Amino acid sequence: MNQDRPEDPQRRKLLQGAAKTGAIALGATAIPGWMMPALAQGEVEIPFSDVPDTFRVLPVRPGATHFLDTSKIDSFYTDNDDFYLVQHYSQPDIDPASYQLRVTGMVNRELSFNLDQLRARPNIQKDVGFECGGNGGRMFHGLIGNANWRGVSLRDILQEAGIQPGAKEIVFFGGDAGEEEIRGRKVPTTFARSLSIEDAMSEHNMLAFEMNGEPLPHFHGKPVRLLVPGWYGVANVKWLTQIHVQDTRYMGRFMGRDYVTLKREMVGGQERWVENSVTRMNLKSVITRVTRNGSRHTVTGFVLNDGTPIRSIEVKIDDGPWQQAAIDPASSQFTWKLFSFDWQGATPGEHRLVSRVTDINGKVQLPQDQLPERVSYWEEFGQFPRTITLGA
Ligand SMILES: Nc1nc2c(c(=O)[nH]1)N[C@H]1C(S)=C(S)[C@@H](COP(=O)(O)O)O[C@H]1N2
Ligand SMILES: [Mo]
Repeated sequence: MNQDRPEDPQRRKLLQGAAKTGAIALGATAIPGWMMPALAQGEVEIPFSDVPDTFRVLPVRPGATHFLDTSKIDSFYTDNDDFYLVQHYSQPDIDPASYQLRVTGMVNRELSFNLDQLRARPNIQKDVGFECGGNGGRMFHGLIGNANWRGVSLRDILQEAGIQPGAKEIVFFGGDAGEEEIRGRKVPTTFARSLSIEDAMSEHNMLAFEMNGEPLPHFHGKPVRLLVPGWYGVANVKWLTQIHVQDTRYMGRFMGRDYVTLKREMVGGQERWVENSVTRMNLKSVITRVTRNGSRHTVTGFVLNDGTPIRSIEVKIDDGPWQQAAIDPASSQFTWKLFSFDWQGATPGEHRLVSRVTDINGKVQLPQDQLPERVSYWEEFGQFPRTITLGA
């Protein structure tokens, strides 16, 4: 653990604030029964029997794409070094001293900020967790993390620039460099994603320059990244250098070709295969750990979604009933929500465990086979059963 981080004061504040933020709807089980998932004295982790012996989480190599060993999640904030890493092109080493962020296109005033100018604006601090749109069972849902971010409001900057009538989209360009072959021609490119004006103007969006109390680490987008709380990680453009306002749709690789799901859906009474750009996170929960302390068993996991308040998180053992789990009171609207379930009367032998989350609108996390048929691995959010074997 990094001792410099403001974790403890922050957590205490959150404990008091969680009820007010609307992260957890009234009625959801919160504080009673909650246990921090750090292993207590005498508590041992019971390995899942669904994790093959050949499955290994490699030690994190700086800069290399990696995922979190979800069975080791033991704190509300993910250490910066453990926080998963995904990037598709280079990892530019942008000098904070010469950094410039430009706001261009259909604005009344084109703007340019250096890092000091950005930092001098009113700062906002938020807890936000997210997962890669490609996260899934293959890596036991480890493309995930939760952190405290400091930055400035995107909306304020857009308002200062003044969006012109007729503008439709805002494109966020990274300073990384890549090459794409498009229609037989190799062209230089950078990572970029777009948002509609309405989505971009959400009060929650921020340009972040700190992660867990430290300057944004190089591999997480130093010096500045976009954060769109409630959206899949792909929206959070790292090494952000340009914000461009335009009246056409941005069709680059990460909007138009990649991070595009193909699902079989009913469209106005007609069955169709629908392609969608990955946007807001779907409602999802995953069991990540089972522990034993004496005769007591505890099941823990996480919930993620688009920020809609959660009504309940439940765990089912074998063919038993759905039973309420407790949600970490540190949770707030756009964080992951860790949950803990006290498993009574566990018997020796093999067991199947599964969790499901319900939001305040009554939307329930469904088993994978009840979701629309989906091609490609983007957006894996069905129920995720786990198996373990308990000794006598
Ligand atoms: N400039 C840039 N930003 C990027 C990416 C990238 O390749 N280049 N990858 C995106 C994807 S797909 C994800 S899941 C998140 C991962 O953020 P992290 O590496 O900080 O966890 O960054 C997003 N932002
Ligand atoms: Mo991603």
